[in-house]
Amino acid sequence: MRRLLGWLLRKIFGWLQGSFHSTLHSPRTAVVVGRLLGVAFLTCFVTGLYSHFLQDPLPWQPVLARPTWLYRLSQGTHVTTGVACIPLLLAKLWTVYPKLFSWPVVTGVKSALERASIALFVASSVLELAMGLLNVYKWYPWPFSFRQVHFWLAWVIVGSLVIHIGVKLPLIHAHWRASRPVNDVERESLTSRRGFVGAIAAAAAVLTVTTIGQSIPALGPVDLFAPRRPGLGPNALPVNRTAAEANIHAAATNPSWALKVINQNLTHSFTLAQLRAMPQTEVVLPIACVEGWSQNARWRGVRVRELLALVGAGPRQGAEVRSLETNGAYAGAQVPPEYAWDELTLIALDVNSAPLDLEHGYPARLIAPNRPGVLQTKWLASLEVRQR
Ligand SMILES: Nc1nc2c(c(=O)[nH]1)N[C@H]1C(S)=C(S)[C@@H](COP(=O)(O)O)O[C@H]1N2
Ligand SMILES: [Mo]
Repeated sequence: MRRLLGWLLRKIFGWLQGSFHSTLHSPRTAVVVGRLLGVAFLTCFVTGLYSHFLQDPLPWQPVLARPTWLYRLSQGTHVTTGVACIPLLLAKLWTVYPKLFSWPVVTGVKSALERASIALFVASSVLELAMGLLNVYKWYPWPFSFRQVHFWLAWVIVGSLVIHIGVKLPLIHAHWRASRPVNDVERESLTSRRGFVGAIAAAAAVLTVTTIGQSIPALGPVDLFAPRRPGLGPNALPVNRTAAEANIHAAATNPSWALKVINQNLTHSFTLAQLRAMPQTEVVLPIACVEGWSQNARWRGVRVRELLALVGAGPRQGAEVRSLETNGAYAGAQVPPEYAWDELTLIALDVNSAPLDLEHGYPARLIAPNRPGVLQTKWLASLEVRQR
């Protein structure tokens, strides 16, 4: 029985392996596609770390409120390179696919390590890219925290990639530079390889151009895949979580609404009229959503630092904002001192020359420079000074 099973497996693997004789499965193609995938993945990884640690700073980590557009650029790049990784990963898998069926499955410690690292790499990358893509479409069908799982999976990918590259180093080295074709067969194989890599690069480019319109207004008209378009929505700005989803309609339109500004036992309440009577500042800052879309808007309101000073806080103290929304994941946010005392950080009352629409956080929301959209809290209830 075991011999029969062994014979059957050998036959099946042999057939799968032999089913592709094309030169596209050559090590040189694997190296060329692997390099592209490596660059896209590394860019995606670094920008992902930046986003993660902006949302969850380490205790000793400084956060930077400048340049105002850095997070917008970095997160746009993260989502764009992530999308480009999809055709590149598929191409890479297709290139090496016969290898997956080499027989015997393992020949020793080195090959066991190699195959295990590849299995781990393939499984974690497929999961990582699928999760990221669903997130771009604002779909979170899983019960766990997207960001934590996405973060740890990225490290699993990096780890398995380091092993994979280490094992393949001699091969990568040997095929890093194209060898000059010496006869017609080699010339022909070079042409088909270039065609293949060109087609993959074109697929990645088309996907990029048709998604990036969510971040670059000029490319809005060719934005086919991204779910949000610049300029569409109340106040000419897309909406992420709606007022209905957050269930804040009654609380936000209550005429007795007032912003509580709290420092220990001291609480000052500011009605909308009182906030409007204070000095108003106008800033142009983007909403840069972690899901990839971003857009600049002109915000007007009261500087957070002015309110903090009114309750006696000092410039090394951060703050915390809370929303009228009670149970969303983004119902509140930390405002580290670098943001809280920045002249561009506002309790915004207006956007694009009109009062905030209910969808954008009426009566008041936070807007701060160089910060993920998830931290730009809407429908504010309170601003509280952090005691160090
Ligand atoms: N209270 C509250 N504020 C919130 C959110 C939320 O879910 N609840 N979502 C955030 C996210 S993810 C983004 S991208 C921005 C989007 O702002 P906008 O809908 O005004 O464009 O709001 C942020 N503020
Ligand atoms: Mo967002």
